[in-house]
Amino acid sequence: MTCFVKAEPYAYPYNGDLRPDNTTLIIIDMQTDFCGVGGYVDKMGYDLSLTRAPIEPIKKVLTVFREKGFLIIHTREGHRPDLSDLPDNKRWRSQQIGAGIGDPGPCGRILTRGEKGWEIIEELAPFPGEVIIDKPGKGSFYATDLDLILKLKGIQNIILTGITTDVCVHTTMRDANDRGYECLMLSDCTGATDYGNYEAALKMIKMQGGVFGAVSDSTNLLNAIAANL
Ligand code: C5J
Repeated sequence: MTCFVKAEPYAYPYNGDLRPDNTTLIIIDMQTDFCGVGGYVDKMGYDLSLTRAPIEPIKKVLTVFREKGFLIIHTREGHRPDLSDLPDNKRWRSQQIGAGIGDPGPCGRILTRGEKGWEIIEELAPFPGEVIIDKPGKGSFYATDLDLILKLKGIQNIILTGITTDVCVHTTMRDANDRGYECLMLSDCTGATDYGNYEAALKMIKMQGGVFGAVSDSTNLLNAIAANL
């Protein structure tokens, strides 16, 4: 039996082979630092409503994906407490904008592993046994064991959610696409610090017949799953 999700620019996945044992839901960086009061994004002065918008739609998808037994993967961006994995230029740039990585803030040291701001928000907290990928960079593959885990679990399709659309989610999608994974971004399950960038990031995916994959939303995905799985 095939399962296609209504998406742009093509029905996803390209081959209709979407099953709990070949598909993962990846939830990127839903941490207080990116969407909570006093976190990194808040300290930089961005509008938190943009990065908080995907919380409820992700929750809906997560609930169904857990029920159906899909592989769930959470990621966290952050650095070791001794900052040995923090490039000097990344630290310098964050300081320029008033949110120095590793510096103390209202939620503990900014983007530092083990601190309150680095934790995944309560609404989307991982269940025991779900995969958590800790990454020092924007992409979820760089300096992590994500690809190994996906290969060992037989994953072909990656459904991308989380923040921010134009940075960590896009970097992960591009890299996943190069590695041969069939990718779907859910437009209501992602957000960026800049709305124009959010729109542009979604548009980029759809060019050239789906250069990085396809774009849909939580309603289309859940309808397809309810009808077929
Ligand atoms: C950023 C992210 N924007 N999760 N990280 O620094 O997109």
